[in-house]
Amino acid sequence: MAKPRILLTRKWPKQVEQHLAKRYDVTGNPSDQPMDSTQLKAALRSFDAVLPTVTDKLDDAVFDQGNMQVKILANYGVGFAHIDSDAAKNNNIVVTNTPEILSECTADIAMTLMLMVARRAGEGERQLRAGAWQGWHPTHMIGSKVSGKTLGIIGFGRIGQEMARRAHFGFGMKILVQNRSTIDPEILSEYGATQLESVDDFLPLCDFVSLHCPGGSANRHLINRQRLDLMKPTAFLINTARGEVIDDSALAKALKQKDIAGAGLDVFEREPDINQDLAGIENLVMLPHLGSSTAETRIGMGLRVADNLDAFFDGCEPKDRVV
Ligand code: 8YV
Repeated sequence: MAKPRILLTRKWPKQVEQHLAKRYDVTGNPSDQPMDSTQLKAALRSFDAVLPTVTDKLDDAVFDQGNMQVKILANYGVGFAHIDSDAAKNNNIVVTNTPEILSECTADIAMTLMLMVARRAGEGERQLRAGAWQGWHPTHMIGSKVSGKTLGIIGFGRIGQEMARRAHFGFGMKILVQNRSTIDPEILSEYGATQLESVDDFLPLCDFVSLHCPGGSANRHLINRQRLDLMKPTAFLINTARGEVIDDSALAKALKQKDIAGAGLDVFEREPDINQDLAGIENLVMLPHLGSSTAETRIGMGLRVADNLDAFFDGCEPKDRVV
């Protein structure tokens, strides 16, 4: 029987591409440029499986065509808000993602941002590299203590829980949780965490707020001007979830006016384009979407996609089916 034809929309770790080639007729993307909607439409017409990433905007218009060959979109990543789930479902296309495997590394990046912004590590490094450091003195670049403070986590899924584990056991932080559904009290007690009903009641209590909820229209601008106003002026906002969860123009204003103390961002609404309102703000640390970017995790994510594909083409239910 002919091997199923699969398309990798970006370059993947070599080991994973080799692993996939054993069972599939693999087409890669050696240029590694993001695909536009014309290329994505053509891909849905000609491949049995398409393996997209966050840079592929699979919206309704891309699915709006006849003669689709594709049967599964095996996403490389846990977040899949870039895929129109209703359109996939209406076209009988299965969608899978890669949960669990990237939770630890994404939480590590959220911790990195939290520590960097609170301890002014970005500012300090810029000062030193610019040759502007004038030596130690008692009032030099004073930051905020992290240990023992209150961390509010919005979205208490696997990544949110890994963040809680690090913050609570590593830094003695008190954990508050905001989540759409009720979290099992046994899970909360594992991290000494307390769940609060509304975001508006929760924000004024936090010294740090870390976002771990899904992106997409449901959570677009969840953190807006009004919600930034509810945060303490000494508090910090961390985002490793999706850019659209924050209104970044409102955030830029809040940072400039010192309505909050600082922010750490790994994700952006129109990445890789950055809202120019954010440029030059000192109490802001920005990373280029590095959450899952370790060798172990990126290989693990690829092998997880392979497992999902194997199950699908064996006629079984893929473990990580989301649509
Ligand atoms: C991925 C992520 O690298 O998995 C996710 O949802 O945000 C990233 O860590 C990216 O989405 C790849 O598609």
